[in-house]
Amino acid sequence: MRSSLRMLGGVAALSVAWTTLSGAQATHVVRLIADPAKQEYRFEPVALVVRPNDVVVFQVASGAPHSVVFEGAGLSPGVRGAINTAMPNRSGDLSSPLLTASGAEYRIVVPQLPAGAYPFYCLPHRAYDMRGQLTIK
Ligand SMILES: [Cu+2]
Repeated sequence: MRSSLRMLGGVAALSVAWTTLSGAQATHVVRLIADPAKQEYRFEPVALVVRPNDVVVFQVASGAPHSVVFEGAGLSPGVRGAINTAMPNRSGDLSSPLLTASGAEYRIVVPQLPAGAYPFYCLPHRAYDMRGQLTIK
């Protein structure tokens, strides 16, 4: 009993050390919303300030299908590669798969990128100006 308690303490200490080393990792939820009746097509929040290693969860709230496509203009090859690597199950360059189900989630761990603004849009609702932006600190 005494030794298992001591072990638990060790695990807790280890996880605190890890958190300190890696920096606090925050999780941000961005809801994807489309309501044709109201002419509403948006990411909510529309802009987000994040740090490398934070998690961004894009969550389909209504009006699927949606997607997340980062703007490629002006990105260096290294930055483009880092974003592509961070995006699971890509459907193309800088593009998430189509998120077809209500409640579907698409998770990205923010890669080590230069500070700055990284705009993105939803491909199915591009004509409706469904856009958002990650700002990396
Ligand atoms: Cu959309």
